[in-house]
Amino acid sequence: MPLERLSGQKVAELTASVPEWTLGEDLISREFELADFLGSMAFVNNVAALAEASDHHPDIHIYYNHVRLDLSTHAVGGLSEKDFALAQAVDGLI
Ligand code: H2B
Repeated sequence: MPLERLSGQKVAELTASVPEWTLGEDLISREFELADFLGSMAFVNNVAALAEASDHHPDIHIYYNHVRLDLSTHAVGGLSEKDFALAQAVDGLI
């Protein structure tokens, strides 16, 4: 199935399925608290492996022991199924 930008209603449904994530302007975000900076780095390396496996890459913000991931699909200029699939996969790391 080709990648498509999701409708507002579909975005609302899928956002409800990843309750730790916050819906923003054409993106979903989640902030994680790790033990320390090295914990953040280990976590983002695991996220990187998931991102490479799915060819879908979050924006990653690292602030010492906090990591914020922003997910959107550049190719469609908004949110696609891939963002929610990756959000669920990332949730599985925690
Ligand atoms: N990641 C995200 N977040 N959005 C994209 O549109 C995207 C991506 N496209 N990772 C992929 C890679 C594309 O650039 C490559 C060529 O498949």
